[in-house]
Amino acid sequence: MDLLSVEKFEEMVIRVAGIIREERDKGWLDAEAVVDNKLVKLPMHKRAIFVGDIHGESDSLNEILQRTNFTSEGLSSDERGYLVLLGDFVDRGPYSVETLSMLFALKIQFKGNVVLLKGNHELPDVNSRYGFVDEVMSKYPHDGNEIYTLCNRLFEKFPHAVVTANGIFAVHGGIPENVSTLRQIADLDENGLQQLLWNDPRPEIRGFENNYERDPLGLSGIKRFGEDVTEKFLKAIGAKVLVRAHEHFGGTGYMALSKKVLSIFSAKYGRQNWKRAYLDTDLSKKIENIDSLSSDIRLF
Ligand SMILES: [Mn+2]
Repeated sequence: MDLLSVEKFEEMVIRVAGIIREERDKGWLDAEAVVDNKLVKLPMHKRAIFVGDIHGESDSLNEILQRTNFTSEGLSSDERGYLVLLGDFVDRGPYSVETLSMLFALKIQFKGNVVLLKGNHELPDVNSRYGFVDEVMSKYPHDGNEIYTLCNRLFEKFPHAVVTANGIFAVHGGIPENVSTLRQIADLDENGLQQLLWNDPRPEIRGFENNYERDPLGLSGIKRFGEDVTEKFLKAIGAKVLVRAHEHFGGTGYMALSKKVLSIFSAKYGRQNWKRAYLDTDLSKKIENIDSLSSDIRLF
């Protein structure tokens, strides 16, 4: 995708912000999918594609669109289903601006069929340090500040989580401590959101503990969480599995961290031998655990 003009890019940011605001205000994406503040609830009987971290790799996003035929002409909204992106669109890779342009174009064209969730890189204290701000300033030298600010204002509007009627709970990072209802997920406070965007599942531990891998001094409140609290949380909200992104596991594309947690990653950090993954599933499928989704994992 070519670099858009400043005017066109800004116009798209504003249109996407308007669409997302409208979806939240009216409380739905389409006739069946509910938007409850920052939580999106998807119904049965449709296809859903879940995509992990993209990190400025517009080619990875493009390949997923090609492989899934999501943008094919002539599909009804039901046939197209939902494209759910689990955040971390910017930073690290070289084409964050182009990736956002593609995502904005998708949201504008397909509206309620596209769900853009927030990742921990859709925060200014992260994307001011890992590449996005520099890329914006170099690609839009005269208007970079304005575009960067506009993008981060838009990111604040992104929903945080998806729950499907057949039992998939999907977020960028993981489950937050002291949260046990979908009401709390829809209305997370700052600390809860921080954990939802950053936490990592570690099936071998019990409960929640400080995330020493990401935060050696334990100052940020980011946690690792065990299988016990994962099961407790999923049961409390009536879900069966956690689908999340956020960790790459050295280029395996996905990792089943337990019978309850699937991690997917859709970028390759420029490495030719890394696998990328997405999930292409049918929401009418009955889900018991991660095994129910294993035939829906697509590697590329
Ligand atoms: Mn992340």
